[in-house]
Amino acid sequence: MKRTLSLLLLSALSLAAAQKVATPIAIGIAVAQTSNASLFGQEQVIGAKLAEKFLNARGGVGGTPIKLVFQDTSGDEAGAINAFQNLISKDNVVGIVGPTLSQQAFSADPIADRAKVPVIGPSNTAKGIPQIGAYISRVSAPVTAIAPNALKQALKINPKLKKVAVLYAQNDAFSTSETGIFQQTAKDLDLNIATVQKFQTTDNDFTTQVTAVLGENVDLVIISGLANDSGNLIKQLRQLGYKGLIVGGNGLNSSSMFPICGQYCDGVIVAQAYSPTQSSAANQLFAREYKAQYKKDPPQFAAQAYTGVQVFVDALKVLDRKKKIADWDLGELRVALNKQILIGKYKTPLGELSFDKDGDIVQQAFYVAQIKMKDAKNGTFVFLK
Ligand code: LEU
Repeated sequence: MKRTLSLLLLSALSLAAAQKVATPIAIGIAVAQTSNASLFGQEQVIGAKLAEKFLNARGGVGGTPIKLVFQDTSGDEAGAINAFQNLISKDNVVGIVGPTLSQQAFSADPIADRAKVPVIGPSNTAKGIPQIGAYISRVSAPVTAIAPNALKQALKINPKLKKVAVLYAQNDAFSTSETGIFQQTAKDLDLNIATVQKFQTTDNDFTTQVTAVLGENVDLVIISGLANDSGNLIKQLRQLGYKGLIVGGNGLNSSSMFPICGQYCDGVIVAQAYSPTQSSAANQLFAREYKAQYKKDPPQFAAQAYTGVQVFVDALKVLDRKKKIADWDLGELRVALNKQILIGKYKTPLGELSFDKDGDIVQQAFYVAQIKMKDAKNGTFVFLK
């Protein structure tokens, strides 16, 4: 009896160990489809789906199509952990593009790392993300590479800038990471930080912070937060009379914010890791396809999510030429895929990219844009020279 049981157990175990890769090839997408973070997540879903359609139309992985499996992370850590667990153990994906927020990545990524499942962060920009583990990389350039560009651009627009106010969401890992870089860069550029104000991503009323900022007579305000909070903060700053320049961080890089701050979004300066005019063939194709469908330029978070899926497909193609993906053992494929991701070079909508030894993106060009509102709901990011 005992023997039969252990035999059964053994064969179940070896079955699990010898699990083949399903076709179509399942790639997990774990982004925020609900909650306030879905303001970004919606753009990521669109980008990922475009990649699926586009890459499958061009033969997928050596003739085998890919299939995206979506698990909603919502906006918190628990949601991201749950999504990752489902993708890893239930959906048997080869790897995961996600999650949306760094705050979520610090909790969910270690689970994938322990399970030896490659994760490509599509938008996580806090310091320390690729260092979470060997299986974690990202296609979203870190705050260190992005944030300083916005401040330099602000100084170009107004070389007389001297006194600045800094505000950030203290309950968000990315926002606290980004404000550190903003503050350091401000000092390096000889700007005088008159006040540092904190808020929560869940806040709606910013009277206290705005009053403190107005009391300092600053000529630049620098904000690190997410879309809903930052949108309301900008609106209240302007309504209460602030007239100077505003620099927003990565959390302000979405047109989903426009209906929140409305006409008051006008003029906000935001650094970009993607430009619709980037001249590579890969981007021309992506931008054309996106524009045909959505009648506007593709946003950064869509381009990065597209790139995440593309990196998986390009790396899978290399492995497929050695041995057809369907013949791989899933566990072995995940390990080999992670290695391949890290050594590859990719021609993507973000331009040509590769990864450093930690899995951080090595990207060639960055940009800065300024928001131009047409009316209370619609506007565009105008790229600056
Ligand atoms: N860059 C942010 C982060 O790392 C997310 C983005 C969607 C605003 O959390």
